[in-house]
Amino acid sequence: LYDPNCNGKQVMVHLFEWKWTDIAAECERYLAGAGFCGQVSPPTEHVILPENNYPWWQRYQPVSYKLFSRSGSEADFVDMVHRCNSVGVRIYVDAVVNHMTGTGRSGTADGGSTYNSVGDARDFPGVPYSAEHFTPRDQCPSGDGNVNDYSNPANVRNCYLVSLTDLYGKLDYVRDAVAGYFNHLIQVGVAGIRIDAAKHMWPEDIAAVLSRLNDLPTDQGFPAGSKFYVFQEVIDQNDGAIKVDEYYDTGYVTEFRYCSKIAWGIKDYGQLSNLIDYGWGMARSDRAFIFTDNHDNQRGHGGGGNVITHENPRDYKQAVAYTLAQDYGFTRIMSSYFFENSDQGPPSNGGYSTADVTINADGSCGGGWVCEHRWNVMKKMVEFRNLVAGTTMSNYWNNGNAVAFSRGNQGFFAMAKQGSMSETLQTGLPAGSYCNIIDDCASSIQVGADGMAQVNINNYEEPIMAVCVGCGG
Ligand code: AAO
Repeated sequence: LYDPNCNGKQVMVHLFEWKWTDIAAECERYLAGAGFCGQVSPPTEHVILPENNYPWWQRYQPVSYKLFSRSGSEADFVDMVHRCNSVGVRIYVDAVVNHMTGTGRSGTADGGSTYNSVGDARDFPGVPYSAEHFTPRDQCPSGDGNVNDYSNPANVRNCYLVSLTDLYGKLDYVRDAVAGYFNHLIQVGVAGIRIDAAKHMWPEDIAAVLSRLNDLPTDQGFPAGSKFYVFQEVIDQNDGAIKVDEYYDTGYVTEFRYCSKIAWGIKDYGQLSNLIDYGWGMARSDRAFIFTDNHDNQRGHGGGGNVITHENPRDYKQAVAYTLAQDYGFTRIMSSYFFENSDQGPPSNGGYSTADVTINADGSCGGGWVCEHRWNVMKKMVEFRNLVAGTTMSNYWNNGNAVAFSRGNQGFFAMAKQGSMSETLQTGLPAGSYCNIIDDCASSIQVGADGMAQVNINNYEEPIMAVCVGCGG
């Protein structure tokens, strides 16, 4: 439940809207060597909305648990999971099980299942679900049946989130159906899930589903007795009744306060000193699932807010570097596509068909894909985070313009907001010469017997020093 099953690796990348064939290739050509595991978009059959120009959020309106989506067929999905597993890259699925489609929708999904949620109909024969499997109207205290009062747990969890037909998680039938879907993923070799909209599900209903799950399959390389890794999307900004703590027994929780905190910290380095504020309710480190931005808040969905994204590359590199360098939580990196409006789907071949991710000669991506996870700083800092795993931050230093700390006696990190710094600092490292992995060893530090070193940074675009025992040249 709490072990990402990622073979000790400490970071996952969210390959938002990538096709299964591209992810399989990316596992083999990049993710395995760079030390990532990967989250993928919802694999289940979903509505298709030409009237909205095939938005990315189609996939958050499931029609059945058949594995047939805009990213590809079930055969493509299984091939991806197997190929990724065989090079040590574990896959996590974005699981949408709080609800099915929005109300008022009907049609046939891409895997062939029909759906009808018009009027009182709640027909999803592909599962199958029908009207009695959805939360009864009298359980929802809101006037129009939709979630509209975050101070009331019954409103948040029994009403319809943006008019999405809410599954009645109390029923054994629903718990069995959801567990059946998860056990299918497990059997294929998926290592874990993000539970979408977990805030809108009762924790006891999630626990009841998880109690029905099998161990991960040894034929996909998991040690016997391995459990499905679970992280739950609970947006807690201290502005409602639902707290992340309620979900600790069922897995990790998304820590959205971290997105705001790291953005403030990059704007004003002094703020980095109290980045993790338990007094403010932030989740304990061994339950916190953190990221600088996600697929919602990078485009103003889910409340949006002041987050730093790839659109400001210099700040974004600093935000991700710091996130990976410090020791709080389990980390995820975003891998995005460029967009002009917040509903826009992924790069396409026209209409519904998602375009291939193209890889340029210099290792960056083309065709409208951003591929933050392939940026130099991100790649190097993932290497750093994996190498210093298990150590804590110490020798913390911050003068408001530059910041530095060590990770046990394994690593040392420094970052300068204006692009340069020159300071004599305690590194916590054994005496010796260490080179900066960020600039491919163009710069280095000499650590004395007392652990002190002269730390110089002169690099405006990537003002970061990361050294570690056993990395670099
Ligand atoms: C689409 C259409 C809708 C239509 C619906 C059904 O846009 O108009 O009614 O179809 O036909 C995604 C899209 C939705 C889309 C949906 C289904 O974002 O636009 O709806 O697919 O296709 C809440 C939930 C959270 C949710 C988030 C979007 O708690 O679970 O809304 N995120 C997940 C996914 C997301 C997906 C869904 C759930 C649905 O990641 O991609 O939706 O499967 C507050 C609350 C939060 C709440 C936000 C937004 O937070 O605390 O719980 O999130 O508001 O309503 C400040 C604010 C604070 C705000 C916070 C957010 O602090 O003060 O109010 O920022 O960080």
